[in-house]
Amino acid sequence: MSSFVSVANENGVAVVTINNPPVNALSFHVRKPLYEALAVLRDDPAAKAIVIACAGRTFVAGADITEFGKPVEQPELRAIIALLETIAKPTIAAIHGTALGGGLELALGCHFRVADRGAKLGLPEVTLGLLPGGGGTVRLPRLVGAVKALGMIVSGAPISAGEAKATGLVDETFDGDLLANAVRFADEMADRGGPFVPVGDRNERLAETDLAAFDAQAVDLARKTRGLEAPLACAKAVRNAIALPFDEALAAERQLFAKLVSGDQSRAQRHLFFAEREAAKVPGKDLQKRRIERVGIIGAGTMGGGIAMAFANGGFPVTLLETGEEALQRGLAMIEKNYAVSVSRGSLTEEAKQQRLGLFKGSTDYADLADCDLIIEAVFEDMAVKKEVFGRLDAIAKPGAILASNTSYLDVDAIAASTSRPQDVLGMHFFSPANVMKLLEIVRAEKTAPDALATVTDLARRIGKVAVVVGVCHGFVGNRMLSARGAENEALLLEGATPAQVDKAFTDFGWPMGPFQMGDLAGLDIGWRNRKARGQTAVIADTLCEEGRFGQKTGRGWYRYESGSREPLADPEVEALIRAKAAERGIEARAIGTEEIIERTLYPLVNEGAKILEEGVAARASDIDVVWANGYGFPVGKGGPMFWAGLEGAGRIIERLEYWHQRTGRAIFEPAPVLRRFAETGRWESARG
Ligand code: 3H9
Repeated sequence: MSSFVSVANENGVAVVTINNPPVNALSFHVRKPLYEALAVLRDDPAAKAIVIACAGRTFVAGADITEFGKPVEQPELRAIIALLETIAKPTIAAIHGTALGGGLELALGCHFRVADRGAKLGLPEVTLGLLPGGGGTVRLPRLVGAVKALGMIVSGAPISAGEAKATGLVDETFDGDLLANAVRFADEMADRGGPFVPVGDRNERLAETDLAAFDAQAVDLARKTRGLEAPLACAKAVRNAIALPFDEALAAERQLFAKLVSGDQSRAQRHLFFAEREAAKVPGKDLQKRRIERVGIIGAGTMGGGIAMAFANGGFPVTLLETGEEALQRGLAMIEKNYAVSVSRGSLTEEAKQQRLGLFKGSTDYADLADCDLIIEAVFEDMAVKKEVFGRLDAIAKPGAILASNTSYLDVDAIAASTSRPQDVLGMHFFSPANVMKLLEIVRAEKTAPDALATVTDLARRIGKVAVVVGVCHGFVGNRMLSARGAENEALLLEGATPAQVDKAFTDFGWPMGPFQMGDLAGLDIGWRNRKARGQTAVIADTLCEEGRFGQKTGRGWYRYESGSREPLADPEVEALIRAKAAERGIEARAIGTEEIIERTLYPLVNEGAKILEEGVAARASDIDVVWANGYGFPVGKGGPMFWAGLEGAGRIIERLEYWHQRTGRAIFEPAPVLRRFAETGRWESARG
């Protein structure tokens, strides 16, 4: 017996327990003893049935992702499942926590699956750029039907034990002692007698497949994949399960898996998986956390309301503060409306809506924030206003309360200095809509106490955010790099590109939309107002705004929009404006290719990331990737800007940056020393690493 797999006999039922903390991944040191134990139990007359269960907080959460990309050590998961399917006595998976990926595939190798009522089951491989490679694409459709299986495999989203029971994935769900119930279930099955049919031999549900519906779903999917290979491979594999004999479909799945696992997209997505977890590791993470029970939010506008909802969704009571009763009621009404939309869409029950609304307390009096453990300010983006708010907070907040600013750009050190307790001050930069977007930049100011930082990092996770700690600088990591990415946008237009051409280069790269479409969606007046406040200009965008072209909301911006449509249409008026502005500057139009667009937008993005590392504003290159993948739509199949720099080749990036630097003299093109060192060593360095 091994310390990772143990076997016990409960009144003739063999219980095989996997114990590989924290998530019982199927590492080699688990697979080997598991295979050996099952091989013995298959022929052991003392065992009339076999239950596979897990110790700790969860059933097997998948293959061991750290083993991918290395030579596979035998026995593989597939061999374990093949062995399971040769066992004549009943085999039962007892599932608690999450049965994910290879974990669910292992369970599919059993005759029966029983689950704790709180368990979740899914095949999330697609989120790692993979498909289920342990027979999941071939066995799951045999239990739940091909259309349902395709939906689960392509979304990667787990389903509840209740839904799994309703669809036929799980045979029984239990409250209370799962293992005792599983053993009783196994006992009953053994008494009932066989033959017990392996999932691989159950073809009835497949025969019912409505192929037209299946193919329509697969076509719909292909339209949404934005260059990702895995979802298409998933659809192909499930189609094989319908069209090919079991063994052939299994072999085809294996080939598809092998191709994906060695490809760049899966490497990139696996990088992001670990990067997100790494980002949570901040100095002081093991310190005693401060108690956060009630959260105060100042400002009930779009941002403040969204932040308040994010906390209420996480179960926290929230005090929402506004300057006047009218603004407060408007904010609360907006929150109620947002929840009502979720109810009408079926993503929230009426009961849950009422429960969440019950967590809100509105106020117009700062004194009501005195019992809050964390207070987040989401007022107008102006230093004088922020300082005044923090001065008032300093007077009323309880000792040890964490005071956070939701600023997107401003100097958090200066904000902290307006209080007598800078150790309790930090930035929490949410992204709009704050109740939906996963990213949270936590801004560590010079004097922020480590335990305050650790508390907020921990809290972010509890409300479902992906948190990244960043340092103080104008725009922090995300918005600062966004400025570098957009610095050449207008120059590209003046020199001959069209907005549609630039946007297409972005969407071909895998972004959900390009910068001009994005501008029209967000509203061009926002950038205009910011530029005016900072004494900056943008020749074309400013003129568009002066003409009242604010984007989608006015039906005209960089593009024009038919009434009621969000489809951007090229506008000859905008093209004429661009050419006129170019002529005023004596710039002649020339052909601009996709490559040049990428070089002048995404290479400066990487270069700015390198400067951010050099200054220690980010502790790790992977933190920057997490920011860009979760907050700005950087294609996950490319792993974020800093990972992509490795794929693209740092040498090439430097060479082209130097070329553009020489040609334009612009600082965004001057290669950062950290980028040069990355080109030499293949490793990103940070001043804070
Ligand atoms: C697969 O199964 C392929 C097969 O189809 C084919 C095979 C042939 N491996 O997330 P947490 C680590 S692909 C290795 O913070 P939570 C994680 O890095 C796999 N390590 O916990 C972290 O380490 P650290 C399909 C793993 O409670 C620690 O465990 N399965 C794995 O918030 C805790 O993780 C998946 O994609 C792994 N599979 O969430 C599921 N999983 O402490 C991936 C976790 O050093 N896992 N670690 O930072 C998850 O979604 C979440 O971890 C889970 C728990 C929901 C299970």
